[in-house]
Formats: sequence, structure tokens, C-alpha cells
Amino acid sequence: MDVINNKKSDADKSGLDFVVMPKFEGTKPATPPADGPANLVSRPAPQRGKKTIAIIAGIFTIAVLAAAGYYIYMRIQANLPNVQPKLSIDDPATLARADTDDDGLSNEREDIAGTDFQKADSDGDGIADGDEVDIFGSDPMLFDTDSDSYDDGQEVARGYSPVLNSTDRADSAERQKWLQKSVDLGLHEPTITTLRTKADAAAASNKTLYVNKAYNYSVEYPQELVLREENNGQTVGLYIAGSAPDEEITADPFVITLAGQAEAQNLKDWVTAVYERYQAVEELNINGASAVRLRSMTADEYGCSNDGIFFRKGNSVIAITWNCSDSAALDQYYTGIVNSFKFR
Ligand SMILES: [Ca+2]
Ligand SMILES: [Ca+2]
Ligand SMILES: [Ca+2]
Ligand SMILES: [Ca+2]
Repeated sequence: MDVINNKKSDADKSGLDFVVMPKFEGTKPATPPADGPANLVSRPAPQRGKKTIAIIAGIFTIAVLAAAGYYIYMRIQANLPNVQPKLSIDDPATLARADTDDDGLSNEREDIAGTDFQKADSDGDGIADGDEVDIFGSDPMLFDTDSDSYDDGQEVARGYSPVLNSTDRADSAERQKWLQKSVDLGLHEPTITTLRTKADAAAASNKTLYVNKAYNYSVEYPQELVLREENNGQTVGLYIAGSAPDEEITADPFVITLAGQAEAQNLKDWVTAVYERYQAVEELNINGASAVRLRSMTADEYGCSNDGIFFRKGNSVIAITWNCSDSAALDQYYTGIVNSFKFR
């Protein structure tokens, strides 16, 4: 779990070499063994009679061993307890508790909701059955719960209420409730993909401009998040409004802070060297500033992936990180914050 929890390292405490991303503890693939030299040792030709006897003896030995093996196998089978498959109809309690289609609703709850226990999105609106019931409050059997001609997935992704036939966006309290429940319960597919692809909910909400005086940059953040500063803005954290923030600002879902000093190296080389275990490096231009994005090779069960974006001003490298201890529901907010980043 170290991979997904942003643990504060000793290096963090010194403030000199602030490493905000946890190290990915991958395993190095074993080196394949080199092919050995061919067996070039010549042997004398065996005599024909002895060879025939050896073949007959070999066949006989194999037959005896096979018979013995079969006998032992049957004895073991006879003495083994009758192991049931995981989802056997012989064990209704297990079957009821299981979530066969991994949509957040147990089979028992699918039965109550009238949804298909083998289909994650029974009504095909892009939101998983369990997420409709537990997070967004929409009907998992209705493609367009409020009959306003926009399907539930489209509405949620764009910040509209799927249950109120209204041209107004879902209010801040409702969106905040979605966000908190998404983080608490985790989103299921296809909801994660729908929220990522259909629209940008962060763009739909009111934003606040924050100006940082320590490093002279600005970012915009949505009203679903609360921003806090430490050390006169040297570290900035953003957490979900209404939730109790962690004692450590660096444990916030989003952190903006000094990652280190790049000196003579270019930004990409510096990032690659410092975060050597994260290989996926992408060079971007965000609002006129060159940036490097690092994508984690790991993703947790909720699909979040420990991304980091690095900007450079002089030798200082500023990083915006999305800590992987939080749900994929925060992905769109992260993207919104990153895309609003500007040096002033
Ligand atoms: Ca299910
Ligand atoms: Ca289902
Ligand atoms: Ca659905
Ligand atoms: Ca609708």
C-alpha cells in the first residue's frame, strides 16, 4: 500500500529535496538464462538388442507408474472435502453478498433494485448500477431518470442533476455530496470512463482564483475543494469541502509545492532522474509554460494513478500532485487545476 499512500519521507522533512511522489516499488524482471552450449559430446552407438529391451522396460515402467498415480489420485479425491465453487447456487448467502459484475451493488441489492447482476450498467447511461443507487441517486433502470432528454451519465459528467428536470446545474451541496460519496465508496466502471470522457464537471462549477506569493503563480480551483497554505504558500493543499482535512497538508488530495532545484538540467531530465521509477514522461505546454507530466505506472482499485505535473521557474521546480489515496472522482478536478496553472 505504500505505492498509493503519499508517505512523508525524511527527505520531505529537510525541505531541501522535497520528493512528493512515493516511490514505485516495482520488481526487476529476472534476466533470462543464456542459452547453454549445444551438447557436443559424442556417445558410442548403443547395441540394437539392448535398445529393444530398454524400450519395453521403459513402457512397462510408465504403465505401472500411471496406474499407481491414478490409484493415489482417486484415494485423495475420495478423502477431500467437497470444495464448492465461489459462486455456487448451493450457497445462496455467498451468491447474494457477491458483486458479480463489480458495479458496487451486491447481487442481493441488484435483485431489490431490479437491475441485471451480470451487467454493470443495466440501463446503458454510462453510470454503473451501484453508483446510480449509492452516489447520484438516479434510477439504475432509467437511461434518463428525469426525462429531460439528457441521459444520466451526461448530466452527472456536466454537473447537472440527473433527478431534477431543470436547466440549472446541480447545486454545490449536491455536487459536493457526489464527490464525497465517490471518494468514500469508490466509483465503478463505466462511471469512471463516463466522467472522464463525456464532459468536465470541474468546468461546470464556479471557480476561485488563488494567487501564490511564494512562487508567484496562480491556479483556479472549484468550489467543491478547499485550499490551504503552509509556510507562507511554500506548500499548498486542496481537500474536499466538508471533509475533515488530514493533519498533514501534504496528505491532501492535491498538493502544490517545491519539488526541488533543477539547476543545469532541463526539466524533463531532472524529473526523469528524480522520479526514476515513473517512466511515463510527457512534455506539455500549459498557458505558455513548459511542463512535464509524470504518469504513475500503478493504479489503485478506484483507478487513480498518482500523477504529477512539474513546472519550472528559474531553477525551482514546482509540482502539482494528485495523491493516489483518493478516488478517480477527483481526476477531473486535478485536470482543471493543472490547466489553470500560470506563472505571473
Ligand atoms: Ca453488482
Ligand atoms: Ca448490475
Ligand atoms: Ca446506469
Ligand atoms: Ca436526464
